[in-house]
Parts: sequence; C-alpha cells; structure tokens
Amino acid sequence: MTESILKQTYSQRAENHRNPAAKALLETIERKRSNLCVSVDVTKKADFLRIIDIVGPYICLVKTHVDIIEDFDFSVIENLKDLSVKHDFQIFEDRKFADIGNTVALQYASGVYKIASWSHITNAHPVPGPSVITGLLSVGLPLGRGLLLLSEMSTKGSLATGSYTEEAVRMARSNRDFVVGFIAQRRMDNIGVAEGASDEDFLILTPGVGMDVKGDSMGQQYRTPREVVLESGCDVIIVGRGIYGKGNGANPEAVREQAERYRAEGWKAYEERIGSKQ
Ligand code: 5BU
Repeated sequence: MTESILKQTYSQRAENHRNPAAKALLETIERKRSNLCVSVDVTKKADFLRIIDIVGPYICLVKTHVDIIEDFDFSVIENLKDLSVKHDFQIFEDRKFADIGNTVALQYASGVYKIASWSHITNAHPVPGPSVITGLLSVGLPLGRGLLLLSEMSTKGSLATGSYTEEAVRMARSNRDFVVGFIAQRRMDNIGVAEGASDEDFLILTPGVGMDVKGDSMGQQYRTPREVVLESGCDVIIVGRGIYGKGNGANPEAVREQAERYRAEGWKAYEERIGSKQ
C-alpha cells in the first residue's frame, strides 16, 4: 500500500479523501505545484503578514504559532484569511494540543484565538490517548477541519519513537474521518499493517527541513527536501528559518528567492518519486 501511495499524484489522492481539509490541501498542492508549507515563526503581526504575502504564491500551506505574536489582535486572523484567499493556500495552526478532551475542546474553540474558526488543520500530541481526538473532533469535525497527530518529532533525543509512534498510528486509524495524517519524519502506512492490507492514505507533513545547515543550537535537525519527499516518502515539507532566517526576513527578494527554491526542490523530489515529469 505504501508503494502505491508513493506513486500516486496529489490529485489522485485528493479524489479519495473524504475529509474536506485534507482534500482541499491536496488539491491546492496540485493546483500550485507546491508541497511547501512555510512556518512563520515571528513575533510582530506586521512581519508575520508581510512574510506571508511574499511567500504566498509559492506555498500550499501556512503554518502558524499564533500565540507568539506579541501585538496579536483578531485583525491578524482577518488579514491571514484574506491572504489565504488572495494567494490560494490553506492554514495550519501548529497548536500541539495535549490535554484531556474537555480542555482541548475549549482551547480549540474558545479563548483569544478561536483556532477552530480559521485554521483548516491543527495538530495534537497523542500522549493523552484517544480522548484528545474525541475532544478536538467534537469541535472540528462539524466545521470540516482536519487533525494531524505528532507521531514523531524532528528534534534530537525525541521520545516519540517505537511503540509511542505505533500507538499514534493506531489512534489515527480509529478516527479516519478527522485524523488526516501525521507530523512525522517518514511514512507511517506500514506500521502495524501487512503490506497491501489497507486503503488508508494519511498525509505526512514534515518539519526539520533545511538545505543550508544541518540543525540549530537547540536540538533542531534538518534534512533536505529530497531526503524528506523522495527518500522518506513524506508529502509536505515544512520550512521556517530556511526561508526568512539569516537576516533574510528584512529583504523581500531574498525571502521570495528562498521560497521558490524550496518549492522547486520539493516539487522536483515529488516528480521523481511518482516517476513522471508533469
Ligand atoms: P524551522 O525554523 O524550519 O526550524 O521551524 C520549524 C517549525 O516546525 C517550528 O515552528 C517548529 O515549532 C515546528 N516543528 C519542528 O520543527 N519539529 C517538530 O518535530 C514539530 C514541529 Br512537531
């Protein structure tokens, strides 16, 4: 089954997905010929919106940590939604929910950020067990949202390995209407399933992607788009500082160049994987 998913185009996979957020993401990837998600981890709303406006044409998805914006007010969300229409991308709040069902439902729907009202996709740590999914889907499923489980992390010494990763996959399989995939470093399809035994198609979104350096001073580890998409079979590359770091942030042309560079590398690796030049 892994082999066939690896050879399918994003649009073929979109046809088979029942979750609206997963379908929309796959369609956007194909339409824009981009499997690049930019993670915009900056602390001022003007910088946040400016970077998104620059990278917008090159991405399928924007990943946010909305709680790091110091001057946040709800206009940030209104502007983000406008940019998502202008540039045709989806939105992923990287909230990493990890509490009991009742609490995560409140955190997802309410508070300052009202994440469920604007974020097409969000994610959760499997650590609380299936109840974290039950809580989030009570809010997200009626809105057509999708959830990713963190089955692996990109950091040195991550504890999300072995049986923890396997249990995450089992939790996802029991909730396929809402859990659309994983944050992981490789495909999860073969975990616990005999080859060919499943028709499932989980999306794999992968952070820890960089072409110029191997990591940072705080445990982050980078692999190239080619390693991630071609060798490990992942579907979306998530890039942050590789695009707006190193002082690039202040230089719109440098940000644009890096976004197009990562888009082109990610797409080339995908074309090589499916074995066609489209
Ligand atoms: P970077 O600047 O490309 O290192 O940013 C990576 C982003 O992805 C950042 O927002 C992290 O919070 C996020 N991330 C990650 O780096 N590794 C992980 O395993 C997970 C999320 Br989960």
